[in-house]
Amino acid sequence: MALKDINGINIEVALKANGYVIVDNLIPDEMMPRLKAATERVVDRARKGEWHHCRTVGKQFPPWTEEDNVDVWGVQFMMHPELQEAVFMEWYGSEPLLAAVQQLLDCSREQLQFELFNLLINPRDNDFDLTWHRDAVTAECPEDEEREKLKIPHYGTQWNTALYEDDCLYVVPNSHRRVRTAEERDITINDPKSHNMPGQIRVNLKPGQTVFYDNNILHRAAYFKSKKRHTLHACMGTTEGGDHRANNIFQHGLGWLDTDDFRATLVESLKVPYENTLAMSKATGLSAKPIHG
Ligand SMILES: O=C(O)CCC(=O)C(=O)O
Ligand SMILES: [Fe+2]
Repeated sequence: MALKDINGINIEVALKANGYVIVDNLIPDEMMPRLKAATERVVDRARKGEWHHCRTVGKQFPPWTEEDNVDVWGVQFMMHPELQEAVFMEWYGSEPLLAAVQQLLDCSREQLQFELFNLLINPRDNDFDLTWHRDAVTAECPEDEEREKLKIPHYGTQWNTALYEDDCLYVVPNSHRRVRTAEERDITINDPKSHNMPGQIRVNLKPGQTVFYDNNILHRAAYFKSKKRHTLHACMGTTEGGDHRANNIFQHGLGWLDTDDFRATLVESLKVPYENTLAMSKATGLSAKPIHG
């Protein structure tokens, strides 16, 4: 089925215009219970300190350090071979998802680039707010530089797919390609957890819904310990960008991708996208400097 008119909209036009778009049904029904069972195990391991690649409460951007028994708001590397949860790779390489991503990036399967797949979760002990931000432009970035940075194409897309109802994310529609207004700049620098960003909307995802968003849209998220969140958080790119995405992706530290253990887990549909990512890594290696430090 063409995705073009899902929800009565053309998804790539909506994403370009608004900086985000919500799409239904990118998780096949039979996969949903398996994904839920896998995230349950992964979250349990993360909270017990048995999986050290985690986003720790109190720190928003990478690098996160490996610590024991800390509260976490995200779990990294769903496709890491040591996690041994094959359903994540199966979903990341599944047809409806790849078709949507290809449509959004206007590229062929051969041009897709294998990237990140993490999990966003409710913290166990403490509520946690992410500040208003753009992923690839710091709050302090001067206006001229911000204008230039926002002109750079992404050659990729990222998304959140909710396994349970998720209303944690806030965005300012259509803020992804323009510099911040004076008021927005002031909030991002001086009151970054503001609940009153002009034009903000709360993104409400029902289970199984996906929001694709431009990672330079002004966004924040509110993490509540009391409300279960298991949301798949991933991205893919296209080879059209050359090594453009390298820093964004490899700042997460992906050395484990270039191992035989990992290659043994690859599903057929992701073999070419994976080779594309390795080729891109030749320029930088599989780790890079953090953007937000
Ligand atoms: O929690 C979310 O939905 C957004 C996460 C986010 O903004 C980020 O990881 O940069
Ligand atoms: Fe972000």
